[in-house]
Amino acid sequence: MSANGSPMGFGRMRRKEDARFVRGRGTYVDDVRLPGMLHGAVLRSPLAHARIESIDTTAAEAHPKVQAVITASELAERGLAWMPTLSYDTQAVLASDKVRFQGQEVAFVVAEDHYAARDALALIDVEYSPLPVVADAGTSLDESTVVIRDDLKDKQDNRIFDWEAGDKASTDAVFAKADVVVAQDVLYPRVHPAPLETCGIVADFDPIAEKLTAWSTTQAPHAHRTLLASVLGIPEHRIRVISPDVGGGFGNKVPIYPAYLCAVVGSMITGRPVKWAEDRSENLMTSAFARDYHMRGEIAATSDGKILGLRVRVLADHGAFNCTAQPTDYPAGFFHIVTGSYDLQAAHCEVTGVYTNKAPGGVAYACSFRIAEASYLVERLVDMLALELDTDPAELRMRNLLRPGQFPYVCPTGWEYDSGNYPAALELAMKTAGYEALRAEQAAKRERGEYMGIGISCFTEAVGAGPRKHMDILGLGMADGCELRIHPTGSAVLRISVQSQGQGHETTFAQIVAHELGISPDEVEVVHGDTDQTPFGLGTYGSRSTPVSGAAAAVAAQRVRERAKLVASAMLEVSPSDLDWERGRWFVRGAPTIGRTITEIAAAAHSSLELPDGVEGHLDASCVYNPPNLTFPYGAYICVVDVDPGTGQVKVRRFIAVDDCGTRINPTIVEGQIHGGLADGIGMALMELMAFDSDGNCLGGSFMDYLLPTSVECPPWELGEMVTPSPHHPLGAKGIGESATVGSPAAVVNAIMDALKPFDVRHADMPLTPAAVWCAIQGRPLRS
Ligand code: MCN
Ligand code: CUM
Repeated sequence: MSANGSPMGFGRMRRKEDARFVRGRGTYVDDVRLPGMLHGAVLRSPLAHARIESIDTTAAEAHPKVQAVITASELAERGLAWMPTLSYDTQAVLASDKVRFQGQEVAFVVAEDHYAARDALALIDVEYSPLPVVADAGTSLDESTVVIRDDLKDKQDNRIFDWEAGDKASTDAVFAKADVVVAQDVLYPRVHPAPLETCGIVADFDPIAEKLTAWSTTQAPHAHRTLLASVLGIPEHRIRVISPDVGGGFGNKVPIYPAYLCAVVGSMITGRPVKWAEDRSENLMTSAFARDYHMRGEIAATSDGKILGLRVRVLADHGAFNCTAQPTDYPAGFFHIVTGSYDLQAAHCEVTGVYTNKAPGGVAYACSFRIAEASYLVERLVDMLALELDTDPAELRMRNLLRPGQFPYVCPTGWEYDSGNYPAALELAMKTAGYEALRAEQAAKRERGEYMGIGISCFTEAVGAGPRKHMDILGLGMADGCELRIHPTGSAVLRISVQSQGQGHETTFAQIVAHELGISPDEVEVVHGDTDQTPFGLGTYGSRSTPVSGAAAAVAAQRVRERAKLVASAMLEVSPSDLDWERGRWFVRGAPTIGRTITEIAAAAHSSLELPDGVEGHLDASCVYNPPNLTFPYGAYICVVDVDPGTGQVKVRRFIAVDDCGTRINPTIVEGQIHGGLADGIGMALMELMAFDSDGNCLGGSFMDYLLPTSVECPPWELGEMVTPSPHHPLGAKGIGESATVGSPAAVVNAIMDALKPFDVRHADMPLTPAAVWCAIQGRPLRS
C-alpha cells in the first residue's frame, strides 16, 4: 500500500478521476466555450422517406442572428454532400435528393446563440413528396418494395450484404442424424445506447494556420482524426481531435455524425468556432442504434441431451445507411461466436443485411460487435431445448459446456477461445443462488398459483479486437500505441490511444504501470483523449482497451524496467545478469539489501552517471501492441423473477453473476462495469425498445417513450469471481466492459419463460413489458 492507501499495483482503489466527477468539475464538450463561438442546429426530416422538391433558406438567412445556413448544395461545392461510413457505404451529410429516415439531416443553421439557431430552423421551407416507407425489415427484400438507396449505382434492391460462417454441409449432416431439433424465431429488437451525455462537437478551423481543432464526444479520437483528414482534405497533422471527459459512450460515440462535418464547414464559412450539441430526442432518434436482428435459430441434439449443432439465419436491419462499426471482414461483427459456451460438432450461420427507412448505425451498445445478439440467441435455444427434452436447464448446460481441458478451443465457426473453466463458473453461480432450494421454492409456489422463474445464461465473449492480420476498420489495423515517460524524480506519464467514457482508465492504466514498476498509481498520470498528445490507436469499444491498450501499457512499463536494470547495473557496478527484480527495485542476487529503487534509478538515468555502451539516458519507453488473438471472457448468470399473472408485471428478485475476465486490475471497477451491464440487461429484457410505426415514425424519441431501467428495477447484485488468466495477454487480463450487457438479457428472459412454463409459453420476444407478458400468458399476439 502507498501512503494514501492505494495499492502498489492491482487491487481495489478508488477511481482517480472521481475527484473531479463527484465535485461536478468534469469538462465535457458542451462545457467548451471559445471566444466568438457560434452555435449550430440541424433541420431534420419529419418524414421517413420522401423526395426533396425544394429547400428555401431565404427567411432563415435573413434572421438577424443567423451567420450561415448550410444545405447539401453548399456541401456539394466542397465535395462534402456525402461521406463514407465505417462500413464502406456512403451516407448523406445533408439530404439532397431524398430523405431516407425520419430525423435525417436536411440543413444546418449557424447562429449567434443556440436559441436563435433553433428558431431559424422553423424559417426553412422544405417541400417533400412522400414515398412508400420500408419500416419492416421482413419486407425489405420483397420484389415490390421500393429501392431505398437509389443513390447507389445500379442498386436494384435493399440488400446490403450476405455473409456466412461455419460449415453448412456438416451442419446439415448433424441435423439429419439428430433425435431432437428445436427451431424458433427470435427477435433482438432495436435498442439505443442512450448515454447520459448526448453527442456533440466544437469545431474550430483556423484559416491562417489551416488547422482544425475539434473538441468532440468520441470513443476513438485518432480514428476520427484520420477519417476527418480523408473526408475534409485537411492534412492529418493539421487536425487535432480533443475528446475531453465523455459522459458515457456505449458505442454511440464511435461514428462520425453528419452534424460534425456541418459544424466544421460552418466554422470554415464563418471563420469562427461552431458548437453543435445534440438534444435528447436527436440522440435517441438519429444517432447509432443497436441490435435489430431478426433471427431464426435451430438447435439439434440427441435424445439424452447432447447438443450436436446449431443453424442460424439472420435478417439484420441496418437502417437507411450502413454505418455499423466493425472490423472490415466481419459485416455481421462477431456474431458467429453464436455457438457460445458449448461443445458441439457443427454450426452454420447466415446473415443478410438490409436497408430500411430507419435511422442508421448499428452495433453500438455494449455488444462486443454483435455478440450480444449471438449470446442471447444460443442461450434462448438451449432453454427451449431443455423444455423440449424436459430436462433441467442447468443440467443440460452442465452436460454440454466446454471443459477446461479443451482450451485453447477452436469453435465450429473458427474462433480460438483462449481459456476458461465454464463448469466451475456455473457451479459457483448455482451454489451462490442456492439452486436446489430455489427449484423447491418454485415447485411449492406453483402449487399455490404463484409464478416464480429461474433463468440461466452461460455466455462467452470475444473482445480485444484485434490481430492486425485479420482486423481493420476502414483499412486501419487494430493495434494501439502507448508511450511511457519517467521523470527524473521517478513519477510517470502514460500516454494512451484509447478513450474512457466512464470506464476509469485514469485509474486502471496507472495501476498497470504501478504494478510493473512498483510505484504508486498516484505517481502515474494517464493522458488520453487528445491526438496531439497521445500515440495513434483505434480507441475504446468492443472492450478492447484492457486487452489491447492495457497490454501496450504493460509492455512499455516492462521495457522501462529492462532499461532500469541496465542503469542499475551501472550504479551498483555489477553485471545486469546478477540483478533480480522485486516490486519496485533491482537488487544484487544473493545480497537483497544491495539494490536500487525505480525512483533512484530514474534519477541516475537523468544524471551524469556513466552508462554502459549502447544505453541511452532516461527511462522512457513506448510500445505498439498487436494482439495475437482476442480474449474470451465468459460468465454464468442466474436470474430469479416473480411474475404477476394478473398484470404481467415482472419483478427481478435476485441476480447472481459469476464473471471471469482473467486477472482483475481493479476489482472495484470491474464490479462497477458488471453492475452497469446487468442493469442494461434488465432494461433490454423488460422495457427498452426503439419502435417505429408503419410510416417510419420513430416512437422512442424521449425518455417518456424509450424506457430505461433505474435502481428500482434492479435487485442487489450478487457477484462471484473466477480468474482464468488469458494465456496470451501480458497481464492475463481479458476485457469486462460489455460482458454483463451481453450475458444478462438471456438470463432475465429465460427466467420469465421459466415462470410462464405452466402456461405453455415457449418464447416471447423482448422487451417483456407487462403487456407482452400478459399477452403471452393469454396466448394472444402482442399488438404492436
Ligand atoms: N478492467 C480491469 N480488469 C480487467 C478488465 C478491465 O480492471 N480484467 C477495467 C479496465 O481497466 C477499465 C474497465 O475495467 O478501467 C473496462 O475495461 P475494458 O473491459 O477493457 O473495456 P474498455 O475500457 O475498452 O471499455 C469499453 C466498454 C464498452 S465497449 C462499452 S460499450 C461500455 C463499457 O466499456 N461503455 C461504457 N463500459 C462503460 N462504462 C461506462 N461507465 N461508460 C460507458 O460508456
Ligand atoms: Cu458495441 S458498444 Mo462498445 O463496443 O463501445
